[in-house]
Amino acid sequence: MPQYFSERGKSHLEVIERIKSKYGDRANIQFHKTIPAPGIMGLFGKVNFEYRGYLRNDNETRAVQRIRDDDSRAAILAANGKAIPQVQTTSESAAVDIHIPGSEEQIGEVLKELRDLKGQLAISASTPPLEPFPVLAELSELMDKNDFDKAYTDSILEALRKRFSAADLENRELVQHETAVMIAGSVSYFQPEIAERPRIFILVGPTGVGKTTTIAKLAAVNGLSGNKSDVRIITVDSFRIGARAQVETYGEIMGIPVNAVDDYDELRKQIILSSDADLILVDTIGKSPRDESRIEEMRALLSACGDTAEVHLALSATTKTSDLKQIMTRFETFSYRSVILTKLDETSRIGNLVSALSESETPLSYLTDGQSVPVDIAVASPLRLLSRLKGLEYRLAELEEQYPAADLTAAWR
Ligand SMILES: Nc1nc2c(ncn2[C@@H]2O[C@H](COP(=O)(O)OP(=O)(O)OP(=O)(O)O)[C@@H](O)[C@H]2O)c(=O)[nH]1
Ligand SMILES: [Mg+2]
Repeated sequence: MPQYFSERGKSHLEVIERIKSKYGDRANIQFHKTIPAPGIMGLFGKVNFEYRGYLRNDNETRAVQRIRDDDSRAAILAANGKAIPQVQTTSESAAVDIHIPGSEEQIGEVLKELRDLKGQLAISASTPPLEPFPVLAELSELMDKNDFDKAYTDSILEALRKRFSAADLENRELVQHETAVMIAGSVSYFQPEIAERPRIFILVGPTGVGKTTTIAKLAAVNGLSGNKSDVRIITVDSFRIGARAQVETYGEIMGIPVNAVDDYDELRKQIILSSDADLILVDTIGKSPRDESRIEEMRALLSACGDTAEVHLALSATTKTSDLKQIMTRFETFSYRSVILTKLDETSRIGNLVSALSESETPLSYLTDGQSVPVDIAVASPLRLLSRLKGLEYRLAELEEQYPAADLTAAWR
């Protein structure tokens, strides 16, 4: 195994001089890149330069060195999906084969060769192979086990490689904690605006994902015990056998009025009749994402709730990755403000959901993790999401300080 090195400095010359004084002519630079100085999530200040390479064995021949250089170049090209260029056989072709020279002139030549090499390889310096970094390889596997999209995982790995030195990338604890920080920051969380009362909260989504149960949970936590908000439930499009009875049963148990409506005019009337309430929860019957026309009918009907109504999309955490994006796209016609993730208790792999939410930039509002009304619901938070990931280690106390726990009923007071 060759010994790898990584050096940073404020100028090319500074780094090359340092490599020269530390490693002499055993140093073989493989590539260099421009990196931002450490900062917070992409808010960078000054620029630094990082050079990476390996140390030759003293007894290694130039021919062996050349083969290794070509192999490195091929690996980097392959990692970037580029074709391997024809390797020339003249002595000038050994562009990678850099001995650290002594004179300014030679240093100038080295820099020129490095620039040529970068151009020739069209190297994306931010994507060196994972191979020299076992900690990154392990992280990549862990994210795969948690079902994160490949593109999401790649963006995390790339950010880590940009931000950290080669030495830091060997620090498992640091790499995993930073990954947790990035995952936490990659999803946004729903912030209700201070709106006029009554607040109208409509829940839409595919069939059987837990909409009615979630409406009952929200009604209970807001309308019962110490919170005492005036809560009403309206159930829409309740032709399905049992749908009306289900929500009315919840209403009876909680002493919360429930009204069932089936068309625009009835809905409009109920909204007006409930205008003295604090919160109107509107439950809808699930729609198949494939049934565009019924989704459109529902959208037209719900317009009776007015412009200030908030639509939220319920998504089961057990949804197949291949269906997730279709559902999120099909329900876009409702202009939903957030996603509520249900049935988190039924899966141990939520990476696909985090990837999809991050990509669509849709805020997350609530998480549900069981059938019990009202206990199995919580305000969505980065820590609650992270706690569902398997195998990722991070410094909990630090994140707790950054993300204090939210109160379930605060949104309605
Ligand atoms: N494990 C688990 N089950 C849940 C959760 N939320 C709801 N359920 C169950 O999922 C089933 C369907 O729940 P509903 O609330 O009726 O689903 P819905 O979205 O209203 O269904 P439709 O009105 O038919 O579209 C019921 O058996 C619920 O008890 C949850 O967070 N975890
Ligand atoms: Mg229902």
